[in-house]
Amino acid sequence: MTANDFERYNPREKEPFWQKTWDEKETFTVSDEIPADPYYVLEMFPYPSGRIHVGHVRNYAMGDVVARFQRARGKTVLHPMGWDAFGMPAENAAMANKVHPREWTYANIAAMRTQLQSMGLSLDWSREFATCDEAYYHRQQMLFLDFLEAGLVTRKTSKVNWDPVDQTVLANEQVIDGRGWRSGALVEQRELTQWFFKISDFAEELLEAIDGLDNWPEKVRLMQQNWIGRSEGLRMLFEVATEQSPAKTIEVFTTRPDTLFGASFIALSADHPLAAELAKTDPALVDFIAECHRMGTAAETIETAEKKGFKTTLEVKHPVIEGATLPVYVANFVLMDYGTGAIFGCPGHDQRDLDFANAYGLPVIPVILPEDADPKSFTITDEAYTGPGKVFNSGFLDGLDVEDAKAKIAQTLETRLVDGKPQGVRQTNYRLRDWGISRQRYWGCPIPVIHCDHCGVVPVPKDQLPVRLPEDVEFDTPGNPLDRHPGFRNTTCPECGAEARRETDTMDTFVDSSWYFARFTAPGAETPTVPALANAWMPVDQYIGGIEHAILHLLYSRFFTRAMKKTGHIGIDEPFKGLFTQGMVTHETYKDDSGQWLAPTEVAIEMVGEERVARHIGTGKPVTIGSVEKMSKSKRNVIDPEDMIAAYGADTVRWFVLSDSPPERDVQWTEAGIEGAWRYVQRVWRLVNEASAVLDTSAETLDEDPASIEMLKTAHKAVDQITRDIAGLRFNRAVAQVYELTNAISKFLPAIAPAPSLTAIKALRTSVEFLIQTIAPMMPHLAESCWGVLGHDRMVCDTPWPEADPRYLVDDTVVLAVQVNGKRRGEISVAKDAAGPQVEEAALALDAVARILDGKSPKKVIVVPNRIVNVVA
Ligand code: ANZ
Ligand code: ZN
Repeated sequence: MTANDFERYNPREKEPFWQKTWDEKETFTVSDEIPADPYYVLEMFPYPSGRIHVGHVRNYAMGDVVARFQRARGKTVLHPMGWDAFGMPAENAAMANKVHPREWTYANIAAMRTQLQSMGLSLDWSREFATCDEAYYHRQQMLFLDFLEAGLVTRKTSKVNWDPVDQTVLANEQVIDGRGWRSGALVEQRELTQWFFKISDFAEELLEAIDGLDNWPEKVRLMQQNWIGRSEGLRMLFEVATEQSPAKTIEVFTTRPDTLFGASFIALSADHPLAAELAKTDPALVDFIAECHRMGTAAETIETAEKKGFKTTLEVKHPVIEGATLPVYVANFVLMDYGTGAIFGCPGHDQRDLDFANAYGLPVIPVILPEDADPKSFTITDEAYTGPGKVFNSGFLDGLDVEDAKAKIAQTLETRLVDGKPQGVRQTNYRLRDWGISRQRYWGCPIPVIHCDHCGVVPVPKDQLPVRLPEDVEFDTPGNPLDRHPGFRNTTCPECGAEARRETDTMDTFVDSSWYFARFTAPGAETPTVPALANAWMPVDQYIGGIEHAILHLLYSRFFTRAMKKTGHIGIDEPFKGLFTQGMVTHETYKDDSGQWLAPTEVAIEMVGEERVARHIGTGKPVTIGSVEKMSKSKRNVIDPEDMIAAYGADTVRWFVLSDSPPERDVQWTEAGIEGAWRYVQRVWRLVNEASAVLDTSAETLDEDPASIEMLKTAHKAVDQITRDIAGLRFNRAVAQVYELTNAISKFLPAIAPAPSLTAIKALRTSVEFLIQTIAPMMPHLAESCWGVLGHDRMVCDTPWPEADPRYLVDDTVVLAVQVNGKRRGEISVAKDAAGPQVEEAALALDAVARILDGKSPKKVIVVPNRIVNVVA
């Protein structure tokens, strides 16, 4: 038989067959019992936009490899899928197309489910839910009430970023250059009473526990640390020197009290109560404060905006320089919700302060001297010095280094009293703010409370949950449809029975994604979790997703897990033991002669000599090939995974996205790459069929031929390496090993096919089975079909992962360098620990050596066992 006698592998027929088989046999369904030897792998669940994109494919392919691999290794694997289904896009669609958000969302879910199912993922679909399912948001409301009771929720007024077009509050991250991320409208500041989760109570704990997350990328750990932003500093009081003043003291927070002698001004936030007090008699200050408010609350905007200030009538006494005073400004770069909302400015050693001082002609006094700098000539003009050094120009602090000076000034101020209070108090501050969860939107989880004029805020009694989203809502006008829905809004107080108003805010969708992983462990439970099950499965062993969620989603989930522990819903602190952030999928970009972006499907590429030349398929006109970039709709360099799966099958697509680059890096989608993967699928199929024919022949002899031993060694080494690579999530390296094994089998097979010995047949069977088993996590359909060709009844996904036999892993030959008179002339391969005479003989037999010796015997031959042979001629 020749290769051509086998039919091509047809994924269009085989893939649906296997998917149906797994589905019918409930292969990947896990029971509701406490699992034995559990392993929980989870990919960040998708937003149901309507179509999966290549990023999803890469993400889920990786998760599936882990899931199938762990399952084959005997773990009880939980690998669920759901939908992060609340949020703005559904409402926008409702506004644009007059379709109800619910309808739009569930239709998208149905479409995407079909697409995901075509990937052949080993998911337990019986656990699927969407966060907009009533059953889910009902339990989320229960959690909210428990958190409320436990003191983890609070209500406070705060300044918010208000998007006047979308009529909603935006998180700081959603304000980009002062505009709403979605609407593009200029963001305004508003005071709103909102619901908050008290995540800042956990700041220290969340920070400390990062140390234990050793299966997380270092990058993400750092991002979390910076976000929490702990800083140690001093709260200190400045005494007001001006007679006419609404306040006797101004309190500032500083992390650099060592620079106090370099202070040249005080700055208050525009929202500082003292600023408001002063504005009462100063219309110009009123205008300045209003100007600051137009800037938005985002830290980034404030960082980058031009530093502006307003000089007030106040002055304060310098705490450590007798007789000196400092002017008091209101400044646009001081935030009210950090520290005390007031600072002392030291222009020499803080860039913002320097920019400010240069703008307003304030003194710049350097007080930290870099090593090697000359104190007489050291000056600061445009760049503040923030590095280490010795304190100078600073009276009793002179000569100390920064840390010692901080301690000394703190000690000094702690023991002094101003207005009856210590002038300095050491304090640790965190950048982390409480998490505002109120959203003035319809398509979210209703916050289950009622406002009563007599009783205040009254939680909805648990037996009256869920607070359901009403169906009959209008999206014709902007704003929150719940707020204009009398049937929803008007209610009675559960406590006193009076007429009352239902809370019309819904929860931030980040709440929905902060505990879904726990819900998957008991998706049908009446309570949010079944603690015994949650504790058995959790923490998630391997969580996989995009780096864009490195901060908020992960931090909120970590907080939520702690809050759920406090309220008895789970027994652990950290939700994700292992975290992996995968790279993106990129593609070349194309532009036509008028500069318009073109989609890859509109472009044909040919080789002209060495050069790739592109033209427009429709018009034949030349096309410019641009840079390789992240796939994006705006640049049109997107590949639709559905098209690719339809054309090549899921296995080819999976193989390609796993094979080309390390999973944490970007992978470039190329036609050549996907074609290569397709050819490999066919090659495996052919090879397995050819091998199967040989396996069926009856052997006569039982020779222990070296080729068979070599084959076995290669196969066992491949299994050993692939096992370690998959366990370490190095999928591309596993793929490379699989290719090597395939190549070895391709050589071995024709060599033994004409007259195979029993040993050869055994070696062939082992090798081919190993090949099929090791590709199975990555190309599960092809693997099942091949497994069937070898005559197995049991599916390969139900077959235990192969074990490498350590006997085949040791190398029993070594390669020795051979030198003649100290010069390298070649190498020989001999048995490990071979005896001296044997090695000598092999070395002298080398052509290059024999030529030099030219028939004479060597003067001496020195053999360093397992290392080198030196011939002295
Ligand atoms: C004097 C000083 C001198 C400062 C110097 C820095 C350098 P981190 O490390 O992020 O905590 N600051 C304090 N409260 C602020 C607020 N509400 N808005 C804007 N800036 C504020 O930063 C602490 C430093 O940021 C503090 O230390 C304070 O300026 C400023 F050479 O005090 B520093
Ligand atoms: Zn009441």
